[in-house]
Parts: sequence; C-alpha cells; structure tokens
Amino acid sequence: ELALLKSKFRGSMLGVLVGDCVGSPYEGDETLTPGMKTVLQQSFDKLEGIEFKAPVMQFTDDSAMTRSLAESLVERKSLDVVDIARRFVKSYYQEPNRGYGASVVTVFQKLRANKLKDTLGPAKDQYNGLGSFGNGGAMRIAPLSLFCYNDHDKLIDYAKKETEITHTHKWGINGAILQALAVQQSLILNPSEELNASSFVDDLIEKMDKIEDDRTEDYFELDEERYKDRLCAIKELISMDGDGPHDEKVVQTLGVGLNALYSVPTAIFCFLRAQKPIKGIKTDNPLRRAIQYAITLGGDTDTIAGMTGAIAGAFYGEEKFSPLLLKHCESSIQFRELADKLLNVVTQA
Ligand code: F2R
Ligand code: MG
Ligand code: MG
Repeated sequence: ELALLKSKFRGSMLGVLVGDCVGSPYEGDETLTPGMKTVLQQSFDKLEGIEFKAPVMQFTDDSAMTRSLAESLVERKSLDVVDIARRFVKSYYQEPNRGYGASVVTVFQKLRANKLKDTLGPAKDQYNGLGSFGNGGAMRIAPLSLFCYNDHDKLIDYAKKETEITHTHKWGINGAILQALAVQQSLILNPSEELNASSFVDDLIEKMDKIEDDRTEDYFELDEERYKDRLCAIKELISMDGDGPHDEKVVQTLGVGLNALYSVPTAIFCFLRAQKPIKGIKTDNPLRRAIQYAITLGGDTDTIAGMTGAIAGAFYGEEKFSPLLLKHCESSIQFRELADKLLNVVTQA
C-alpha cells in the first residue's frame, strides 16, 4: 500500500511539472487548430520516443510555486505561512521571468518591502480590495493535498490559509480548495479499478456545497456563480453520448481562462473525459491523453494541463509517465524527490 501511495505522490508532483512544461508554449492561444493539434501530437510522440541530451522543456511559475510550497512543507513539517511566503518571494526574485501572473508580482514586491511582517495585507489589497481570483492558488496546491492526503477538514483549512498569501477573492480561494480536494480524491482511489466519473464529481459537489453555503461568505446573492454549478456542468458534458462534446462546447461551457472559476473545473473535466479515447488524440495512455487534451483546449494551457496532471498523476501514479518525457522536463528528478520527502513527512508523523 505504501508503494502505491509513493507512486501516486510522485505522479501528482510530476503531473504538475509535465503539464506546465509541455503546456506553456501554447499558453494564451485559442483552442488549438487542427494543424496545431498535429504539432502537439508530434511533440508528445517525440518527447516520449526520442532521447535528447538535455531537458528541453522549461517550467514556469506554476511549478516554481509548487516547488516552494512542497519544500516548505518538507522543511517545516507543518503549514508555516510566513515560510511559504518567504520562499515564494525568494523564488520570484531569483527567477522573475518564469511567466508569473500580471498582478501577483505586486504581492511579492509588497511582501519583500514589509519584510514578511504582514503576510496577508498585500494579497488583500489586490484589485482595490477585491482580491485576485486568478488560478495561481489552484495551480500550486497539489503538495498540500499530499501533505493532508487523509484529512479532509485539515486540507480545506490549510488550502485556504496558504492561498490567501496571494489570492483572497473567494473564487481564487475556493478554486484552490476544489483543486486540492480533486487531487485528494484521486490519491485514495484504486487505479486498477474503473473510475466512476459521475460519483467523482458528486463527491466534489457535496464538499463544495458545504463550503459555498457557508453564510459567512456572501453567496446568498442570487447571481453569484459557484463551483457547484460548474461541477454540475461537468456532469452534463461527461454524460454526452457518441464522441463526447466538441472542444468548442467544452471551452464555451467551462472556460480556459486565468480565472480559477473558469479553469479549475476544466482541469477536473479533462481528467475525467480522458478515461475514454478522444478523437484526434492518438495514445493508449489515459494520463498522457488527459494532459494532451487539456492543452488542445487552448487558453491557460500550462496551468490547466498542470492541474489536470496533478489530479491524473495522483490517480494513475508515476508508472503512467513515459520516462523519456520526464527526462525532457526541467527538474523532474527534483520533483520526484520532493514527492518522496513529502511521503516521508506524512508517514513518519
Ligand atoms: N501570467 C500568465 N500568463 C500570461 C502571460 C504569459 C504569456 N505567455 C506572455 O507571453 O506574457 N501565467 C501565469 O499566471 C496565471 C496565474 O496567475 P495568478 O498567480 O493567479 O496571478 P494574478 O495576477 O493574481 O491573476 C492572474 C490574472 O487574473 C485576472 N484577475 C485576477 N483577479 C482579478 C480581479 N479581481 N479582477 C479582474 N481580473 C482579475 C487578471 O487578468 C490577472 O492578470 C497562470 O496562468 C500562470 O501560468
Ligand atoms: Mg505558468
Ligand atoms: Mg498559466
């Protein structure tokens, strides 16, 4: 059982990295054209089939922040928000050109200026006090799901506190919580048994319903959008017969943007949809299919592919990753080691 958990921890950390590395060259593009989909297919085939001398795919902010969070959890063996904030700031100033979100950089500048005396204020100031609803909280959350793999309430509490370092809008926070819960659910499922997509979503709906119904949040506004509704939309898309929904329909329904509300549910959908073959994606491997599919939808490709990879990797485990593909992704050895260190922390606690 420990061997399976080890494989799943590795799979989730590597899923973030692979989705980010392979997806980032396409970030910002519309749904890929048939020509670009062929390029992507060939790129995956090449990365999985040919040995290069060195890694060829660089990671971006998604993996940089995931690494910082994982390193903090390993070093501190608990959630230490000040330490995590320090690592985010340090990592940003060491490598500012990793493709960070346009506004989150202001948070790093303010955190550095106040010498981490106030770790919450800078994020609260974003967007005139509204806070960011970007997917930056969700894109980096996977290590927390590993750290709290068997504790639902702790995961929600920690995910909120950790996300608030940069994102305080409820869509930003709840998007990170939803992504964290999806990874956690994947971790405890048996990959040799067929996954019931509908009950996977139902479990998430039940959990998000409790979070979004919290009256301390102002969800009673009638026009307020909720993750619960986005999850119901996933169920409808999954139940479509034949070849399943067209890419355009998925993009129109779930979105592929920088907003967590329009990207986290998309990642969950990509994971679930890829259980079965998808037209135009030629692979027998459902993990690769999930990541490749997420990229073909376009938009925020590195982040949606990374979040899809985190969930799918947590379900299938490390074995489903092509060793050559991993070799071509920057720092894959470091990400595997971080997964092992996280497992040591949680199993020795
Ligand atoms: N930044 C990017 N991609 C775009 C630039 C790269 C491109 N390839 C290029 O050539 O320049 N990617 C990375 O950013 C996303 C994560 O962002 P994060 O950490 O959430 O940052 P931020 O700045 O807080 O929010 C991102 C955008 O969301 C919109 N937004 C958020 N809150 C808002 C609010 N309250 N009101 C209005 N808009 C809000 C803004 O457009 C922000 O810029 C990932 O994709 C990562 O890969
Ligand atoms: Mg990025
Ligand atoms: Mg992105």
